[in-house]
Amino acid sequence: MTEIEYFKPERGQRPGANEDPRLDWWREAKFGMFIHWGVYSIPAGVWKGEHIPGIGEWIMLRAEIPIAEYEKLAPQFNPVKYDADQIAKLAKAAGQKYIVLTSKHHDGFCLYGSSETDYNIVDGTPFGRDVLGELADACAREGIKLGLYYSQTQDWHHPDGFGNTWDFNEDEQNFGDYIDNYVKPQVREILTNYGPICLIWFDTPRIIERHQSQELLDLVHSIQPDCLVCGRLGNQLGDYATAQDNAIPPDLQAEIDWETPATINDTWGFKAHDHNWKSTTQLIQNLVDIVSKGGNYLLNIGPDAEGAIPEPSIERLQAMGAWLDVNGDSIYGTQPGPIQGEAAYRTTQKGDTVYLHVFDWPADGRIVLPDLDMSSATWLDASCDAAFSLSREDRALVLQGPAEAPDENVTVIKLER
Ligand code: FHN
Repeated sequence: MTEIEYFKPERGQRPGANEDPRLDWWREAKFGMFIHWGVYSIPAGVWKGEHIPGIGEWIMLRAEIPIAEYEKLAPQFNPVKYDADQIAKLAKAAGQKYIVLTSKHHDGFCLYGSSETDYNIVDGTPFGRDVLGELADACAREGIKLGLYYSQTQDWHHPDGFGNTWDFNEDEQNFGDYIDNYVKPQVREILTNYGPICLIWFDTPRIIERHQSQELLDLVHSIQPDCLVCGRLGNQLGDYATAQDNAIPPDLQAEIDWETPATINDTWGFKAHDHNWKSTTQLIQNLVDIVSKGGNYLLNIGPDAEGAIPEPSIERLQAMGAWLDVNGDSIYGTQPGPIQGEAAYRTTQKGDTVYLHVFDWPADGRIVLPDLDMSSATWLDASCDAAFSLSREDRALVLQGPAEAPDENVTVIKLER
């Protein structure tokens, strides 16, 4: 089996993977919205007229922008189009059950009113509104769970944070002091001031030591015991495993709880010149593929400098939601299905029902499945009236449908005993 790399918590640290009931909602949810947003959406991938390669939120590091210069973005940040209700409603329309917002990314800028630094949206920008607070309220109104990304190791703005080698001399940095006297108080703030937080999405553990990861884990659970922690906390700690960015494992991963974070184009933070949007079909197939192998899909949006969500993201999320409105039974609350490792289709299951997701509809409309103890097959989409039959040939189950795929993205067939 080909393995992809994970940030994978050790089993047995806490109640074992697939057993901890605090993850029940997360296992049901399958699909979440990631939001990468900050002052990097102003340069949007271009610095001093030059296109800076790579992901947009890394522009400060990639262009080695001195803090004194990069800080000048904050007073320009006035995202008057930011509308937390629109975001929460979009997530709901997309069928996403949780949102994860960057409370602080590697550039150190905070999207909430922090008492630990003025380098935040409330105290450091003309906008002056608490983006996180507004999103927390909007999520509560829409019944969406809210999680927070927090960059615990990299902080290119803090003198003792990791990663900024152009402003600071690493040999003089005190990373332990940064963890104890900056990260911990900030983690306490975000878990104390914004109601229930469903998870903390730590990232890029790099140099964090085992005891520091453990202390952060304990801190999170001491404030909100039900708050999950992703595997990128580091040192094999956390409540669930995180795959590499955009990585979908080739095979079933049943023994762990895992999630794939993913971009909708090629960047997390907004980049004006990135138009490489994945197609709706690709995104739906990614969701199905991940769910059929036991994972969750955390799909990103990157609002622009005004706070507007790029239109291509909105269109794709709405189309995914339309597909889920019809086919959601085959996704939410399911387990990986009995047939794995096929190129043309995926399976999920719930109780005795198996959902067959057809990616490549055969030209003759004939689908041959290995022996399965199933006696009925129907379109999951009740409005589909294409002729369809189920028969057995030897031990194989033969489904005969139309020559054209009933659903241009993924057709779902419900198989029952
Ligand atoms: O460096 C970050 C990156 O900016 C982004 O936040 C992604 C999301 O998974 N995580 C890191 C790279 O893996």
